[in-house]
Amino acid sequence: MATTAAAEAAATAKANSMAADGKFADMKKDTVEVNDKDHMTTDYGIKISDPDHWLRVANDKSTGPALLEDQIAREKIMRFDHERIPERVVHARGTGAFGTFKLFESAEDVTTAGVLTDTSRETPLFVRFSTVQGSKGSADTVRDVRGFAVKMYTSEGNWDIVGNNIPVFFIQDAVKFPDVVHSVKPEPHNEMPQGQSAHNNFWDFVYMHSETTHMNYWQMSDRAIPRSFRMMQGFGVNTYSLINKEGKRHFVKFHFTPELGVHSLVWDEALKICGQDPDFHRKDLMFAIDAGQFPRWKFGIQLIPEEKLDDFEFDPLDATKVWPEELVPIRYIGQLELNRNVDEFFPQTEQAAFCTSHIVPGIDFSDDPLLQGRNFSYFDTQISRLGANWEELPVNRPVCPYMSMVNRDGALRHRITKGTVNYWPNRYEANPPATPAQGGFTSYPAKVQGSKQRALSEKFKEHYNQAQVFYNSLSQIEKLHLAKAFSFELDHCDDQIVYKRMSERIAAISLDLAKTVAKNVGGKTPSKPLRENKGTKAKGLSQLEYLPSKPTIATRRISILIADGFDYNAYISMKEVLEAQNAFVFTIGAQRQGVVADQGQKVIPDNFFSGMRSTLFDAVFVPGGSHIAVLEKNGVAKFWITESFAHLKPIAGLNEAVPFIKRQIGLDEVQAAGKGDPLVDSYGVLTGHGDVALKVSNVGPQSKGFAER
Ligand code: HDD
Repeated sequence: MATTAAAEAAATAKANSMAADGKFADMKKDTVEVNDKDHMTTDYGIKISDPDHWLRVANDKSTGPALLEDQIAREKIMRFDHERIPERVVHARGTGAFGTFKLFESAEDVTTAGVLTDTSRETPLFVRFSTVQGSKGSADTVRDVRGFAVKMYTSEGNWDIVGNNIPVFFIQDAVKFPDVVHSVKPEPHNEMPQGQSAHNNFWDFVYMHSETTHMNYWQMSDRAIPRSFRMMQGFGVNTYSLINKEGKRHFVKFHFTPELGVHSLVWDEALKICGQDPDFHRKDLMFAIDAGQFPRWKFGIQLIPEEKLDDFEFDPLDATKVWPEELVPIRYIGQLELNRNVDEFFPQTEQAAFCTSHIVPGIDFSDDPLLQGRNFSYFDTQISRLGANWEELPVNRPVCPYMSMVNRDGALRHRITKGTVNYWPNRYEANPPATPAQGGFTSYPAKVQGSKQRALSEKFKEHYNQAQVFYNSLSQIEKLHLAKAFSFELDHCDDQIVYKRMSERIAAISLDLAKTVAKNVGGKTPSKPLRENKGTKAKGLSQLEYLPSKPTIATRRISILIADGFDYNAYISMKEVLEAQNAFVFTIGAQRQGVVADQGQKVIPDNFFSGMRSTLFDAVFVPGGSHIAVLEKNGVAKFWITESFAHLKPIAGLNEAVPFIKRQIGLDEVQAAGKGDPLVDSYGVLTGHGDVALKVSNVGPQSKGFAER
């Protein structure tokens, strides 16, 4: 009995892994590998003998003019001249990875979609994360919304969820999209600023459109400066529909919640990392996947039965509103995992193309006016970016069989479809449509009524309630950060009309916040709130609610600073302990030629002091030893500690390192004022003497140090 069960389990596991591998098997058809045995050829196949010189008229003494005749050089140069395709008009900067979706609980009560009902499946997928405003070469850690676009290669066709890490959007009607994007992008007269919303036009737009308020508060919160793509939530944002086998419709919102919790950088770190490592987020993702530390998200759905659509004080089809979890709980039914990096960026990530209109049977749209417009826009943009045959590209094509006799031709068609007819119906009944029972897609027969008009329903007119609930629900630290973000942004606006009236507008959400911002940016300090704040809070809005269920240092980047004369035993035992908990440990040494320990061991560091900065790590450890005398003379090493402290990072030191650390963070002075060692610990600084293990206490966002800075 046990053997049969085990055999069945093994067979299922094998079938699942084959299904998950389906996309790789599919892409393999187009994958080649450069190896040292293949001779270099032109793209039309002839072997090249001299790739380094253009054919020209020359002799020993003079280099004469190049000959147009050189077909090999011309192919190379002309091919290069056309290497670029238009970057995405928004979300140009991004990176992606492959993975799988597993369902834990069938949602067959609400949908017929196989991907949401068949718990034995592993659906292969591709995810692309992005920023919105900046160009393709902009920095990763700017303050911005992050895109979270998922393409599931299901057995019934591709299903795309083109979401963000913020659950609401700036506008309600898709026709406003070019306006909001123009306003946030670099200004038209000077193409500035890059990768930032801190400029007149954006804030002018925000003032002119009170519907942006809710999203604007999320955007000014720490959500817009994530620590990692792996540590942020994903939201489908728009309202879709699920249809079950009885033909009943539920409205649905999609959620992805990260296993590692939601974490952010602090603003000073984000700004510095923009320069120190503009690829910080993409490296972080690739590194974790290569190290086998696969990021995972729980997948959840929020459901509203069709007949309850009008039961809320907001319109559930309005993308500037969340569905409060108190009213519509999230039902977690699956898991998304990213477990494979791309082999080549351009064909797999740059050419990945998503469409909100790509849904599979069992899923349908809603009348969400933003979604309706998106459903038109994405397909259109892919044609301009990639051409009519974009769905044929390896990363975009489905893993299930697909065949259209009608959709063919167009630039760069690869597929060769045999047969004499390319229309339907035809005399052979070739390529027939499928009935619903055979899996044919049918649209939900929604009843609609109304007259043609350019308008939205009444409930779309309320713009402030949820923004205020969001603000009220933040912790004190998050509110402090948000006040600083508003102040930074409006301080960068130099048009008085923009920063003055915008800081007054904040009084519609919080009078205290409006006063703080007005004072900082030179606005007019408001004397009374623009509307009452009853202090209502809601669940699921503060990111502190998304700390991992068990605190973890897995995948955190921890630096160990060493110079000649460090204590090897302390170094190696700390490194081993941290690595055993799956932290990524980096040794930063005075020189990469090798650093020699007190006990004579030589360690080759990962980087030397000036090659890295504290900002690129989550914590720092300094072992004891005579190397402290070297560190004392090294400005970068000293600032490493000071800056880590300013950025609220755990700092640990042993023996001789303890006074060194204290000096860099000014804690000797604190002690002189009579406050003593307990304060050191409460600031997240961990110290130990002798052979002792580190005394770890009070570290985390609840610590006093975190709250005060
Ligand atoms: Fe959009 C790209 C997310 C509204 C038009 N959008 C794009 C991407 C993401 C989003 C993640 C990048 C996809 C990728 O990685 O390739 N967009 C959103 C969300 C929205 C939203 C969550 C609100 C709910 N978008 C929106 C509207 C329109 C567009 C209202 C137009 C009417 N979006 C586009 C686009 C892009 C795009 C111009 C640029 C590149 C692309 O589509 O493939 O068509």
